[in-house]
Amino acid sequence: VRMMHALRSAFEEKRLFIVYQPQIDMRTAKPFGTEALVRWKTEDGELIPPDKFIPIAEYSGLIINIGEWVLRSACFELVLIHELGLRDFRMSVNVSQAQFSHPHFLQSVANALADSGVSPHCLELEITESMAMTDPDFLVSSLEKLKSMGVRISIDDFGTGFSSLSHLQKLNVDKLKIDRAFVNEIAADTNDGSIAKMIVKLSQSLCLEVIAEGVENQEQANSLMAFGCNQAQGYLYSKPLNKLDLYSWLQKHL
Ligand code: G
Ligand code: G
Ligand code: MN
Ligand code: NA
Repeated sequence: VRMMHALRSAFEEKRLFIVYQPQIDMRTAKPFGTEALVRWKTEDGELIPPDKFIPIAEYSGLIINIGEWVLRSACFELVLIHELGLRDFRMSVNVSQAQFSHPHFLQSVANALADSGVSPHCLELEITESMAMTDPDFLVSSLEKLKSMGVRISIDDFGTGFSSLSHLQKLNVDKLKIDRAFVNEIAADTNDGSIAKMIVKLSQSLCLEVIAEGVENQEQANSLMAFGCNQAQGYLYSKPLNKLDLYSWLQKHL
């Protein structure tokens, strides 16, 4: 409860901020997008990781306002990136269960698009595999509405949520994100990574894009490319960057 009050004040007092992790085409080593990730810096300067406060934001309902703020900020930031000349640059935004199932969610996405003026096809919403399990009919119809607005959808942490393949086939999504646990299993000396390999195959057979998270070394990148996955994010390329660092990173890597 104390943490919930602290989080509310932090949000109101603008101590939450957003960092951006570049997403890379490994074949060219060029960035094509970024993922927006929220951060909480306390008054003492301590950084609280999102795994600690997103769950609190979820059950307290604060996620509705926080999530909407992240979405809007990310859209406005993307407009600035497009104005630098990076016309097709993409922005991924995480959407939590409570946010997605809120009755105003679709309207808040429509508002963020309209108010920022960003091209909808450059915005990607990341849902989690576990969300696919709770209310399939609601999910299917919400995804259809989001697709009709023109936004892209990816499934985050794919492979950790045990959703059935027949169910996945019914969902109108664009992309799978291989969870970093499976990327981590791609050992430098064995080139194994059988789950990562399987997810890449699955994405190919469903005609979906695929991106690997948590790519930390060149061996993992090489294995992923050999499997047929060409998109990645991870410390090998860049950690999540604050706004200013993102701009200087982009200038060096374009
Ligand atoms: O930023 P980091 O890699 O530590 O993220 C940890 C987790 O927090 C990830 O699973 C990520 O999806 C989640 N997360 C980060 N930012 C947001 C956000 O703005 N909204 C939601 N719902 N989750 C987020
Ligand atoms: O939304 P998601 O849970 O996928 O968020 C990605 C999380 O992974 C963020 O917390 C980010 O800081 C973290 N991350 C990004 N790249 C790497 C990496 O190369 N290695 C590890 N261990 N974590 C990473
Ligand atoms: Mn994510
Ligand atoms: Na993830």
